[in-house]
Amino acid sequence: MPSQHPSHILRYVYGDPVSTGAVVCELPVTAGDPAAFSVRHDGTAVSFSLDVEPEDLMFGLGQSVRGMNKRGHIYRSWNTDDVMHVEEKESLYGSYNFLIITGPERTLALFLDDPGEITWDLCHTSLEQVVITSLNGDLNLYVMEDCTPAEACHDLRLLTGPSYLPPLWGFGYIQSRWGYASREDLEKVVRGHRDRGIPLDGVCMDIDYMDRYRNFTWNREKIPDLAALVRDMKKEHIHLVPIIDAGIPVDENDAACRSGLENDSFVRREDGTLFQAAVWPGLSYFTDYLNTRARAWFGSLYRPMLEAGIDGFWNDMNEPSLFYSPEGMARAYEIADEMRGKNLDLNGNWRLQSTFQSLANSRQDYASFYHDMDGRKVRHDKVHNLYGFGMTRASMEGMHAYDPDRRFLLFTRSSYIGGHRYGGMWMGDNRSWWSHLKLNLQMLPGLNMCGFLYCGADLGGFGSDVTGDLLLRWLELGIFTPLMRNHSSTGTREQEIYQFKNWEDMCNIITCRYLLLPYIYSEFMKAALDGGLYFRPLAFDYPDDRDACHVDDQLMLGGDCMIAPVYEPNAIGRSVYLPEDMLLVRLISIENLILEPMNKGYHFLPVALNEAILFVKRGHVIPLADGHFRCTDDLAQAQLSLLGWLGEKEQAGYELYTDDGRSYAAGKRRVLRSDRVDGSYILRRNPS
Ligand code: MIG
Repeated sequence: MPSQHPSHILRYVYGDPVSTGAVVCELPVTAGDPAAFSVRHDGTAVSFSLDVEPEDLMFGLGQSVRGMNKRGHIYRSWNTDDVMHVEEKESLYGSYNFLIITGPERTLALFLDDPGEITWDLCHTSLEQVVITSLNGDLNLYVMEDCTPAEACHDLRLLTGPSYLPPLWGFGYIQSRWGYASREDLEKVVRGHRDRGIPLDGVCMDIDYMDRYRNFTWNREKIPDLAALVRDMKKEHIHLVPIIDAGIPVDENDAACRSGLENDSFVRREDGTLFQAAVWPGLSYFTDYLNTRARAWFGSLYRPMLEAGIDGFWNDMNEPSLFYSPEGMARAYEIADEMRGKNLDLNGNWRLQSTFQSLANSRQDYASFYHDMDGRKVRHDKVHNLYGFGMTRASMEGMHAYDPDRRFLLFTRSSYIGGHRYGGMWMGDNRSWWSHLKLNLQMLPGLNMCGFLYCGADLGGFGSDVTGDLLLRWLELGIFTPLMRNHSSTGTREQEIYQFKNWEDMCNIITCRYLLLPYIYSEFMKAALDGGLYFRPLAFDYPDDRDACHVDDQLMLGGDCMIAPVYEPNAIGRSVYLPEDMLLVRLISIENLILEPMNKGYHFLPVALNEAILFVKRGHVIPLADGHFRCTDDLAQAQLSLLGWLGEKEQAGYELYTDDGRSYAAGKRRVLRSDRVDGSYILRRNPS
């Protein structure tokens, strides 16, 4: 990324903020308050309010519910493990405190480097007013003005550092399920794909691979030799991706627990005793990821698995998710004992139930332990939203301590701006609902704006039973997302594509991902290296086109394309708005691409169930890989074609980025030129 200085940003400081690690370049402090806002202090809280125009759009906030335009709801930065991603939710797993307000009159963006609770009242209470409130009032506020939305994102990247670079294989198709436990389970999944010619690059291992859900262990009966398993999988060009959770079991027979105690790496209560809460292995300690030494310790725990050949991980439960604390449980039993044998009316019954339901992720627990932020003692709830970021950082720093030159795969559930330097993220426990296919699309651009380029949702949905049509439609979006992973919960219908009658259609769509990979990878890497965006709302590219600005279910992809997936059940197609002339590409299989030039404007487009659709801007060309692929390793030998729609005597070039896909060695950029063609679209083999 060019080492320019962010030119549109002013920094303001309120209270006594901790240093979060989000920012990589220190800006001078501007005195006073930002002119655009009226600032109010109320106890410790500080609010920033702003009147907005009816036409103003609001973008950003990373992963959150509702549309791309965030206007009309209250969001709350408070990292929460919540499996119900419904439209009233204020918080999900991560906090991404970057918001862009843009309209015909002006663009303004702000980043609150504040790891405590923040509310974002985006024209919820009052239709034309935004009120952003930091509850602690300790923050660095960065305000960007006189810039376009894309420039604001670029400046944010200069301020907070470049995005994480995954390895090329991380762009392949990955199969996952909560339930794969043994060598046999994993082999069955690989065979299921390879035998049918379904491309596959990775298989995720969920908590069941562990010995009693203990991090950095594996069940020796079910996986007798991890290194041998990894080796055998690599022969098949498959990477295994184990999960690592946040909690470490309270048990001195556990090696991680012992060494964590020796290294004094766990968070403590006010009185200095160790904080405990239950997660998967039962009562657990929690690493102080906000402490440099503890982070280094945690990172070192990855070594044995790295030595066994593992080169990718996912980090879960790092909001942190807490099932209950012993104190909370004791209080709950007291209440239950009080009520035992009584004739409970509705209120009593409700109280008893909620007593146990509210044990998880309780505010009281979050306020009962402390971090040692390299010498500064801070109560957890003041910096709650940093925990997942800290874990991701510890993990990637651990992998890089093992091999600084290798690009490892890592994605996390919880994060914070700054965490985008260390890993990607997945969107947590969605469901096999059509509305969540749309939500998947709508969550993507906000995450990109916050620097999280490598992201994706559980394709097919995590909870509930998927159907063959929903999974196929979902894959038709998934082929465009950098992380392309099919994941599902234990207890739901098996979701590997070969479990479905229409698996061949699904397979064809997945092979189209590999066909598109030269383009997808190149656009991703250019966005990561140049501080750009891989996905954008149309409003970023067509600010003067009012219709384009209000499109909330299509996305610009890279510099040349637009996507508009079908996300409704039983649909025979969908409405699409084209902000300019584009070439429609119907992706049915690698042998079967149907090309149709289309004019700017509104269209109802029939889209058969087995077709993914992509639009390439007129006058642009994109590279495709020719051939059949089992995995990303096969791409190295691929011949390229160029695809596009050029006007009479028009020429076009595509700047292709390539590198080894494995290390941080600089890649190459070269321009592929189309042949001169007369009219219509082209598909040209082997461009120079
Ligand atoms: O409490 O590891 O979001 O992807 O399969 C549930 C089991 C814990 C939540 C993750 C999900 C994962 C599941 N985990």
